[in-house]
Amino acid sequence: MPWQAPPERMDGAPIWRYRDNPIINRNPLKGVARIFNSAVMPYQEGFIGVFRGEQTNGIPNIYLGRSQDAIHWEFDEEKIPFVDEEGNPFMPIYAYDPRLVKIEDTYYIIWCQDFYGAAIGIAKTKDFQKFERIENPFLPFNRNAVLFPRKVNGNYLMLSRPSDSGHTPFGDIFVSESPDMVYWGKHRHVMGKSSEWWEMLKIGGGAAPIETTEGWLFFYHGVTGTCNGYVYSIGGAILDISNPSIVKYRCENFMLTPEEWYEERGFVPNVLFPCATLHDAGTGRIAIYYGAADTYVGLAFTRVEDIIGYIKEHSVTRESDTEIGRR
Ligand code: BMA
Repeated sequence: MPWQAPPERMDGAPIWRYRDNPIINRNPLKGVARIFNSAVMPYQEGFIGVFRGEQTNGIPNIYLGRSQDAIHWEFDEEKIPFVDEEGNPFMPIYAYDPRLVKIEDTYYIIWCQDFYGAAIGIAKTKDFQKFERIENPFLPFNRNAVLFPRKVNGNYLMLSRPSDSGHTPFGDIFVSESPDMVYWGKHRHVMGKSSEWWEMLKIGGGAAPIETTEGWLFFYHGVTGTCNGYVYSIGGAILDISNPSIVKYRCENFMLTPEEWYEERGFVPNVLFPCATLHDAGTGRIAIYYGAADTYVGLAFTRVEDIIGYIKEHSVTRESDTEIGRR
C-alpha cells in the first residue's frame, strides 16, 4: 500500500497528506470532468476501486479503476454495467459516493442513487466482471451508506445517514442489521452532529470501519455551515466492537480540514469527503482516500496506534453517543 513518512512537525491530529496530492486530476477520462469521493481495495496483485465520475453532462456515475500502486489509476471508459438478478441491464439514473467493502468472498458496492428520491443502492460482485444489483436497503431519503467488513453477532451491519431530498442541513449516523443483505432492521442511532463547531450541522459515514483492539476505528465527515456555504472535515471515532451503536471515543477535533489548494478550490470548495482506507495490520499503516472539493481525489496517511491515541486523548462523548441508540 502507498506510504510516506510523516513530516517533522504536526500540530493537530497525526494525519498527513501525500506530498503529490491530488492523485486524480481534472478530466481524467473521456466524458468525465472530475473524479472524487471514491473507494479502493487491494485486489489480486494490485488494487481496484470504484470511482465517482462526474460526466460532462453533469450527472455522476460509477467507474471501475485499477492500479498497481494505489496512486496511479487506470479507468474503464464505460460506467460499471450493473445488472439485475436475472442478468438484465439495470443502471441507476445517477450514482454517487460509492464505497467498496469485501465481506467473506464477496465485494459490495454501495452508493447514493435515485429511488424516487436520494437513497442507497447496492450491488455485489466476486470477479469485477459481473455486478449484480440487490434490493435497495432503505427507503428514501438516505445517503452515506457504509458496510462493516464482517458480520457482527451473525448479521451484516450498515451505517447510513437518513436525510432529506436536497442539500440536507441536518443528519446523524444510524446502524442497521441484516441477516441476508436484503431485509434490514434493528435500526440504532450511532452518533449525531455535535456541539463542536466543525461538525455542528451534520455528519455522515466515511470509510468502512477498521477493526482494532480498541474497537472499530471509524473515519467520517463532519459539516459546519458558514455564511459562504458548507465546510466538510474528516472526523474520527471508535465504536464498540460487538455493539457499534455505542461510541467509545469521539475526537472533539477534526482529523483533517480543508487547507490545500485542491481542497479549498474546485467545483464545491472546502470539502474533504473520506470514502475508503487501505491498512496494513502488521505495520499499523493507514492510507485514507478522500474526495477534495468535489473535484479531486486526495490521499492522507496515519498509523493505527497514533490516531487511536489522539482520538482517546481528545475524546468527548455525549449521551446520544454512548447510549444504545434505541428509543
Ligand atoms: C454531499 C454529497 C457529496 C458531496 C458533498 C459536498 O451532499 O453530495 O457527494 O461531496 O455534498 O458537495
